[in-house]
Amino acid sequence: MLLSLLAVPLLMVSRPLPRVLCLHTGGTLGMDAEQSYEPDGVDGHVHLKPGTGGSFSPAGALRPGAMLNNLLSAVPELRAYANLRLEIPFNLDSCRVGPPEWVKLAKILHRNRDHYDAFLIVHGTDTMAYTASALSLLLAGFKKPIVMTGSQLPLSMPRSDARQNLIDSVTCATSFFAPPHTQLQEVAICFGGRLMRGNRAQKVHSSTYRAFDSINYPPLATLGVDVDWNMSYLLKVKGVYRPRFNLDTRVIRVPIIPGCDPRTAYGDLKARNVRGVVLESFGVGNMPDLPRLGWLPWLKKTVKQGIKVYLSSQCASGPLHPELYKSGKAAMDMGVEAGPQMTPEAAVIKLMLCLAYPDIPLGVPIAGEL
Ligand code: ASN
Repeated sequence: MLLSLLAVPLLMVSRPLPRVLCLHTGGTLGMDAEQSYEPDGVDGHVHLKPGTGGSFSPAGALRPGAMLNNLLSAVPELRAYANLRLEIPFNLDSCRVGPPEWVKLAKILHRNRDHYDAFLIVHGTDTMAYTASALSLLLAGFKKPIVMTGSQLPLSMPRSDARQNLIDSVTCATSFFAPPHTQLQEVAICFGGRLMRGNRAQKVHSSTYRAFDSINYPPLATLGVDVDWNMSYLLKVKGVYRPRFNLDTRVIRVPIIPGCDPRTAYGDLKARNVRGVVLESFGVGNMPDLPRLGWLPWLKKTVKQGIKVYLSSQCASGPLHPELYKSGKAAMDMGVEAGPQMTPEAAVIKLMLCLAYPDIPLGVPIAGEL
């Protein structure tokens, strides 16, 4: 009897909803469903308007209140998962998002780290993998869920994938607050029914709803009727949180192409103000070995100039073993660094970070990137 009397008030006490800060940064998800043509009509392609069904202010900036109302009226279920607050740091097609925006987002997340339980970032799909890699590395050790999503079609279109992606993302971001209380402590991309480590994911398809994949790392969760967590693959943060807000962006990717002589194609990189190269070799780390083919002499000169070269592979998965080949071994002997495979997106940003903070080792993971 006593037990049942006690049980009643306990059942009536509902736990407060997790606090989630949603950062809307632009991309297709918030664009106008009404299609428009470029004013000059140069390319004749159909483009989507950068707005969201009437919430665009005359100044061209989205208003958080209106945008949040749009979001909550289109996806009212979100209220059941979290107390959402919305900020719009910028509203850009993600082709215009780069290092200044990554740092801006990192600073916002850092400032709000203690005030929210989880973070949701709405982002254009085209460069989402770059932003995810940047945030994971800039905010290594952040320890709270930062889930990024976007969509292939605007939220307001009938067949849009936005609604499901948003619900899936908030489900994952707030996973700790519902059984089995999964502790997500990393930057992840939630898209097309899968949650992937942000710095392992890549946009692999331009039009299907499964636009992202994580070729080298299993998905963190698969969202179907149930959410199936891949617990053993979640990042376990051990180190201290140490945010960093600088990147040296003087980095390029150089794919090795048979028949291309880098001395003519790329020449003197120092004179071109390059400080870091992600060299995309063949297979396990192979490259044209004959001096007349140009690659080894060019590499020698480049490394001598103090340019950091990170050897990666044109293969999307599998290990690197440059020492197995004469040319790969020669490159290593010159001072080229070869680490375990990173996605090209993660590799260039890790290099940007290591150039800005020379104490960070390129080949040692700081956020599960390799
Ligand atoms: N161009 C868009 C963007 O990346 C593509 C999208 O979001 N689906 O901003």
